[in-house]
Amino acid sequence: MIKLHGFSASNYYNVPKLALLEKGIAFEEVLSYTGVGPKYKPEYLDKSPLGKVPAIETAEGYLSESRAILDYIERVHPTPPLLPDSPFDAAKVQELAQFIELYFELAARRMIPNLLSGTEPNPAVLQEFETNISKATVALAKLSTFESFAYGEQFTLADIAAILNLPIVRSVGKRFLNEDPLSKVPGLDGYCARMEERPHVKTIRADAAADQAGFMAHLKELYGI
Ligand SMILES: N[C@@H](CCC(=O)N[C@@H](CS)C(=O)NCC(=O)O)C(=O)O
Repeated sequence: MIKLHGFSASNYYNVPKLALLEKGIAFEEVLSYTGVGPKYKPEYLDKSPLGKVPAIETAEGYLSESRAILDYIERVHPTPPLLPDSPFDAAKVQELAQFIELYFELAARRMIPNLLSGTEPNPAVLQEFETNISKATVALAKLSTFESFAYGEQFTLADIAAILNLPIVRSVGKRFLNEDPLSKVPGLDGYCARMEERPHVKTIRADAAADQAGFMAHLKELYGI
């Protein structure tokens, strides 16, 4: 059985977790927070060379990087598929998932420490976030209408990327810019509401909420935050 290492408050951890849940694959969760090194789980570096979450443990060995993990899961457990059959459509799904990760998640990620610690971000970082997100938001509407799913007529890896990452961008915007930078994306509000109703997305949210106190306690112990 696949072992999934990481913690439920992590959006990256939740990427393979949601894929496994949607596919109905049994897996075991093994708790590992970030910050591995001499003071915390040094052995985790054998699973994920930079100590990043998630990593999976398979019969053949360890694998890190959520994108590679998704690819492995899709090949080992092809049904139900999280990619369309058509090579072009499958690539469009990957395009959208990568777009969301690179131009939304990574832009917001720089301010997650501020969200967690209740501190103000560096003004230059905030300015860069605002500029980059407003460009990316216009472009996002060209890649998806968010009418039913993020791409096409089935739940795919693009939906996993969208529902696990875009809400974080909205939270960062609301907290530090006093506005939701994604409020003008047509269809997105209804889409997010529909995705939040999916049973496995609800599980992800409930598990993330249940893990929040443990994650914060870990940060306090390791970094004094
Ligand atoms: N590219 C990686 C990113 C994973 C990532 O950044 N995970 C965060 C937790 S949400 C982490 O491990 N942060 C600790 C660190 O970067 O040292 C992936 O797709 O798996």
